[in-house]
Amino acid sequence: SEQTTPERLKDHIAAQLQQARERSEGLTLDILDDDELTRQHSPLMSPLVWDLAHVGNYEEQWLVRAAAGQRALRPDIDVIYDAFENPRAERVHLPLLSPGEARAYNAAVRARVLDSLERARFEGGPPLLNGGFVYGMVIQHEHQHDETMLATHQLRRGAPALPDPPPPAPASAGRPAGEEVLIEAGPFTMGTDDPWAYDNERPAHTVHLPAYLIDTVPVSNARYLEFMADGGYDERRWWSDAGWEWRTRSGKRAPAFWHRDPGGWLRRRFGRIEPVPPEEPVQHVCFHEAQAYAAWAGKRLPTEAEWEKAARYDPASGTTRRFPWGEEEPSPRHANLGQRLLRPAPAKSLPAGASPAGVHQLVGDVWEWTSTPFRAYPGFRVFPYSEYSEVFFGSEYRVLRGGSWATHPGMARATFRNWDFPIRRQIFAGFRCARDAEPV
Ligand code: AVJ
Ligand code: FE
Repeated sequence: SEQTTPERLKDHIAAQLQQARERSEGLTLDILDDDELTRQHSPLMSPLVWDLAHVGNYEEQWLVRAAAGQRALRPDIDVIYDAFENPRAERVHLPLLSPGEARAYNAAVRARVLDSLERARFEGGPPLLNGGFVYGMVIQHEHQHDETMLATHQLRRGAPALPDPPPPAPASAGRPAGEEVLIEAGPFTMGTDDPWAYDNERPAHTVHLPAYLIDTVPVSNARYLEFMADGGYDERRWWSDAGWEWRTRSGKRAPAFWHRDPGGWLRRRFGRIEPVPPEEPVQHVCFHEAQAYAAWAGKRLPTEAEWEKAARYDPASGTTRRFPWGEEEPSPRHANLGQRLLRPAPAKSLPAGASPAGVHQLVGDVWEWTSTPFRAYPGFRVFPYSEYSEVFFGSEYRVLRGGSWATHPGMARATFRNWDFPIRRQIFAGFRCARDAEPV
């Protein structure tokens, strides 16, 4: 997608680096005091100041040391900001940089990066720099931690810290599309060879799928409430063995952050209490809850390949798109991304973002659980390091697709793969359903 001159690509990279840092500081240094930045808001999350210096340390390792070949600034802190060395719940006990030190450290790293960017060569050198890949990797890494910091904000107690713009109006009932659409049997191109994509999205390869039906919108709060009212959390038959084990052990009976009030269901969202909006996609449900709902509805979760074909395949031309709406970069018209809102948008409020088959809200709003474990595509090759993707391959994690309202547009390509444990609820995840097409 970065078909441009090296100079324009460098300007683009510098602007994207700057934008990511403004976002990170907007979630931390600009709005919270040192106590709020250094305390542990939840055992599920890092202290915010850990994420902040971690993105700086990652940038130092990849852009200052690996890409530019410069001397390390702070090799002594690598171990503190190594996610594998330190479980989230324990990071608060590490000798972390203070918020002021983290700001200065990140700025010192960034100054070296911008200086060396001017001399960088993106062609004919090491693969790490081809097409500016490693810069894109570092930019995407920072935005992923910004989304993680938003999950910390959601778990945080106390007065609201983030501005909360109003959502768009729900779509007018002018021309209601069907509940589900048929995706015909046949091949499509899954994955990508995009130069800025992660190794786990590669290589582009052909996948044949039988015909299936997929919901045109993610499951709404109203629908999810029907499952709850019908005793969905109490009926063993809707749950997998692992799901029922989670259900009984956790005692959960509603999405995270919901509680019942005499007047109906309320939720806490970034420090504000409000009625659960019926037309919004449900979020903060785990994989097990998504699977149980789908069983109750007489459906199932889509596979990862089914999700991607619904998002990218254009039956009219037989081609596979970068985004559901085509090749154009995402705009607010297409998708609810980039933390412009602190919530998913109501059903079908962005018709310009629908896929050729008429599937809405695939990109943005909520991450969507799929039934597929996180595994390598055929022909996968580690690049540039196994700790991004490869060490997570296996049956423990499920793939999530499409990005959430908190995901930066730079990661909204419809090949992007996220993954998490099937019990996770603090991420901005929901789901849609699918089912096999009746044999003809
Ligand atoms: C792709 C979102 C699962 O946050 O654990 C951040 C991204 N990798 N730092 C995560 C990531 C290294 C990753 N996810
Ligand atoms: Fe990280």
